[in-house]
Amino acid sequence: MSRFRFTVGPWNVNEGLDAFGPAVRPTIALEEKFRKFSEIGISAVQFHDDDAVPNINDLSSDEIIEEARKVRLLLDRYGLEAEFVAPRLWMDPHTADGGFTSNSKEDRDFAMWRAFRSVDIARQLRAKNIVLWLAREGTLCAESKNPVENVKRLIEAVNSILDYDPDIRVLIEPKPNEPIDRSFCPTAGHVMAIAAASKDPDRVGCVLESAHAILAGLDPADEMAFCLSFGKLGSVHLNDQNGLRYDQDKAFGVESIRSAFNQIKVLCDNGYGKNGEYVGLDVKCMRTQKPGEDYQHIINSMRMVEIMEEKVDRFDNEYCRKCVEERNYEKLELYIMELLTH
Ligand code: 3MF
Ligand code: MG
Repeated sequence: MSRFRFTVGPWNVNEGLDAFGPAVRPTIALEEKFRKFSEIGISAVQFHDDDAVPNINDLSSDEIIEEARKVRLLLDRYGLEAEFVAPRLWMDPHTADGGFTSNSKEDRDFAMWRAFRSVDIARQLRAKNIVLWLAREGTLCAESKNPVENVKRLIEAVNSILDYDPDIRVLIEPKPNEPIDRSFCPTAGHVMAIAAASKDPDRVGCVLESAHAILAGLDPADEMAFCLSFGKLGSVHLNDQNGLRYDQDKAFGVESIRSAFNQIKVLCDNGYGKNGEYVGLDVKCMRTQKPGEDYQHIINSMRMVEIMEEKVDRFDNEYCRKCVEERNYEKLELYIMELLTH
């Protein structure tokens, strides 16, 4: 049994389409995903605004709230909570040039409208967090935007969300690139700076995704540690990534067991989860997987977390202390290798 409570989003069970080929599995209805999430031991669901309320742009604020209420009832049916709502500011034609940092005032207003509606949805779902994955907040052509002014716009957008609801928390999910070439907020350090500059730093934090840290050339466990040292690790998106390429969202731990161990170790050692934080799994099913077998990557990721927790529990702190005292880190390294391979 894991000490953590797990979350996933509806997008983590998909039809298998990629940039080079169409869907290969049938679409699964939201309710069936909830049923299966609950069955495999997921505690809460993560939402994009339009996962909860499809066609959100065509509805009034009241209609959106009404639709969100129905989703809450559906969650109740399967004993699930909602962890966060994230405005999907990367699909709509209005956000081709970004949302909060688009060069068009009309588009920036649209992005704020979606962010406020996301808060409305979060209230109905009883989700405490708004997540901002700043997918297109950056540049494809570096000279096309003012980089100083746009960081200020990001802070203003966060402040407006904090103003809109006195209880909501804003968690920024940094990613250095893809779909944008250069992000205005590429790492956890950038998120900490934006949080500190916001009007209520206690309500702003980070969602740290393993693959995004790797794409930035950084160590996911150290990025988590950095947020933890400020009390600002609001959530994690555990997954894995084979080097520097497109964002793969592989099952947790399948590429680097040592990195997986260190991520779970830093979470366990610092009491992550004790304040209600969830362990999110932002993992993608392989395109080769057959219909009906498309939850296996989630099951595998949960199992990898559990295996790493067992390793953390077995970790001999006293032996580690002695190696450190002797400054014999080679000896400590062999110990870690034996722990991870036995
Ligand atoms: C992109 C991501 C996204 C975000 C999600 C919630 C597919 O690289 O990781 O997941 O996590 O949109 O913010
Ligand atoms: Mg993610």
